[in-house]
Amino acid sequence: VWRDGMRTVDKDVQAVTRSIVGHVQTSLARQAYNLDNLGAYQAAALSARDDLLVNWNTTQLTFTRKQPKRAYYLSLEFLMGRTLDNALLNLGLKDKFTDGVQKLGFNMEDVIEQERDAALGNGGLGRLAACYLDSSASQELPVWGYGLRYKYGIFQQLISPQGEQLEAPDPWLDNQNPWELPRLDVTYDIRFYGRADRLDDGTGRAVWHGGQEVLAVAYDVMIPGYDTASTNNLRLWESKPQRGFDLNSFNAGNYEGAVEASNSASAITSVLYPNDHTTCAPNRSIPIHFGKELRLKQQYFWTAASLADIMRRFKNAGKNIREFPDFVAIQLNDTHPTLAIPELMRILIDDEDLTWDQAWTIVTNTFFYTNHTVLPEALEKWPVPLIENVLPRHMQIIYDISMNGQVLLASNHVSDIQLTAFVEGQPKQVRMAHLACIGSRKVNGVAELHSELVQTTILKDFVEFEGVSKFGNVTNGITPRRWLDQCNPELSALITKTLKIEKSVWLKDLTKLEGLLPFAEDKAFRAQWSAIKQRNKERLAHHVQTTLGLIIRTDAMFDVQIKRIHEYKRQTLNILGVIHRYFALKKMTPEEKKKVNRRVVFFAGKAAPAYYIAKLTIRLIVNVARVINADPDTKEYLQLYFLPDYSVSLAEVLIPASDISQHISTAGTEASGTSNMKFCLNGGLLLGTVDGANIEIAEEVGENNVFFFGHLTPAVEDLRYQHLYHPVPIEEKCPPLAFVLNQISAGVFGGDGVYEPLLNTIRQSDYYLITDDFDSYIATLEMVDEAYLDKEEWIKKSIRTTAKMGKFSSDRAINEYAESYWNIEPVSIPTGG
Ligand code: 26M
Repeated sequence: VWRDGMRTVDKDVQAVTRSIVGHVQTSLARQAYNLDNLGAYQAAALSARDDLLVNWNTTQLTFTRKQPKRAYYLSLEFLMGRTLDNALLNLGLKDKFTDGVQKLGFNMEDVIEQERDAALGNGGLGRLAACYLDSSASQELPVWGYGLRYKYGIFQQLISPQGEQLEAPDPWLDNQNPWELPRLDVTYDIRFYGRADRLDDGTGRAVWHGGQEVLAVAYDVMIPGYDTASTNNLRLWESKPQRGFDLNSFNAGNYEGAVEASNSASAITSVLYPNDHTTCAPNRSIPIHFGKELRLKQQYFWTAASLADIMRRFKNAGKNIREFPDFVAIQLNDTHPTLAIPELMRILIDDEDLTWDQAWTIVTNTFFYTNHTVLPEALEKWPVPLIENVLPRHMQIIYDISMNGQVLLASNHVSDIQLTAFVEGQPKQVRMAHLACIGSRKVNGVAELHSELVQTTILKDFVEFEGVSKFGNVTNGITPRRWLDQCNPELSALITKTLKIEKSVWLKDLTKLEGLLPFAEDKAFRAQWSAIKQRNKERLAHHVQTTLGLIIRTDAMFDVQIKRIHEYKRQTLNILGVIHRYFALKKMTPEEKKKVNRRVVFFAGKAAPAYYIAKLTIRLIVNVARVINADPDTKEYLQLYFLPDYSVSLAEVLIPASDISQHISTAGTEASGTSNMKFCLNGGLLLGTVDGANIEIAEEVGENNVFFFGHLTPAVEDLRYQHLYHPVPIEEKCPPLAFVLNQISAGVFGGDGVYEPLLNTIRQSDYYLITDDFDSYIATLEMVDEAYLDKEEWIKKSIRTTAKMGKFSSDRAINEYAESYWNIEPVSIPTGG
């Protein structure tokens, strides 16, 4: 019998049931005998929370006593998913709680499913932040997260009968949230608008006054480490009016005005922006400035509250302000928190009386900036007039930073100083990546190729100016607790049994998975391995049947592409490939069909609500599914599903069931990708382009265990140039693709011409190179079929893939940040409260 990890809280099953029943009666004011699953979940969660609190208190007390250097992870998104299962696993109490709820007449899986996802993020960037929090606590590193407590997370996706995406709000707090602790006493006043008057005392200081003041209130979320008492904090800010409503307007009889001011304060943290990789509608069908001011206010509200909080904690420790970077490291998750740079300058100059140079030294030793994309339309730019209005003092400081940079540049004989100016264009805009870069100690990308591209494209001139040593790479990682142990318990158990080491050992040192390699040659082991994959497929099929009422066959290859819908990710390439396969099947004789590899293709993902082409892609997938799944000629060999409302929880069911997953972005566009790592860790093989972290996965597992296709990054620019200046009609360039496009246009999948704008993106500029990669994509899909037919060989590949995924643990990634960037060390936390 293997222990379920060191128990950081000592409790027996009886104590667990007692605590749960206690919460049923006192916290929920209900009776244990007529409780439903939701009540059982709430009581179990409150009970687990009691245990977390003990460790959380000890951890924070230890930090206060020891005063280690701390790191703060500033992210507008934390895509946490569900908490109960993760909390119990990390506490080592899963078995006890499973028994405990069973004694009360409940099934643990059903109880766990009652929890709503905390979906405070769009995709990769937000989920990465969540994985990093798990790893920080597990590595006993003193790291806090700072974010916003959105009332509404990412929208819920519905699919209309026509196959259109519809968006509904995500009122995730409606059932109240047992995982947060309101800190109504931790508040800050945050100013907007008003005026900034420079003092004429030659110091460059200014006074910012007037405008609107909004209250930031802290909510703390406990982040338990795995197999340790170390429990970190995620602090989320809620915006509130300073007083219930504006008294001046109220007394003047202007009741509407009084309430309006209070509404505008609450509005700041009311909803997560559902864009990713785009700051406005890419087809410009909505005004560019639509909703921009609120987003800027979110960014400032959050960075100002977080910095004030960090500063207060630093000062309470009684240190000299010059020591700030010795005790504080701040990681900027993309450019969203870049206003922290001018904000810290403001605090140091206007409030702390430091000179510009003293302040700049502190700032540039405190911040670290991670870039998550090189797509031009995703690079944040803020119009100068907007910043001037909302944050007048910050605009002054940004101009000063820019000017100082220019002076430095000139003295460094940099060839073209215009390039590094970050206030540019007409109308003038601030390029936030440039500001983040110049204000940070280090800048990194999220996979080797991407970090290279950051240095050779968007920040090229800064490499020349500041030297290459400012730039680095930290390849992303994923937490193996959630993305193997929790989502694939059977595989986890088999691994533990096979490696003959405790689960807590390999889950904390994922390179131990290499011990599985010899077992790829063991036929009995392979049988167990593939039986687990089969049961995971059945679990997925069961989930789809209960949630959508669809019957899915499980005697087929499961082929999965799940991620935000975007042209650069090329879901279109995948669906065109499916259509191509469909017509190939229709042409086959019954004899030929017998040799065919059965496939079930899954898509899931949300489109930004204003991203017209992405929404058309969803519509096409849904309508192709309708035709294919109903066609008696083909439905036995090819099924297609678009699963609505993709989420962390849905990913946890889909990923363990996949035989092959697709990561097929145009080379050079996907910064890293992290779901690629999740699939491979669960023994799914990878079909992908030579892009992002795919490359490093192939390096680890061996090129013979992945399926690569498509043009490479250096060719992309040339090909785009060819499209523009030497276009070749698709009929000539790629006849099979032309056939597929024509079938769609002809209405085989309905739509009455609605797909034309989508098809035209391919027929016209084809910016993402569908026409260039289609042939090699189809050829590679055929290689996948062939490989799958050799079952034993396929399972060997699957085992070898899992075995070589150690590098992609977020523990490795977070340790790289801690050692090479933040210069922080683990703090061990005494067990037992
Ligand atoms: C911008 C403006 C307004 C509202 C939202 C945004 C915005 C939100 C999220 C822009 C970008 C956002 O995320 C980008 C992102 O998720 N990038 C992904 O980061 C992952 C983690 O590093 C990588 O694995 C992915 O390759 C990368 O696409």
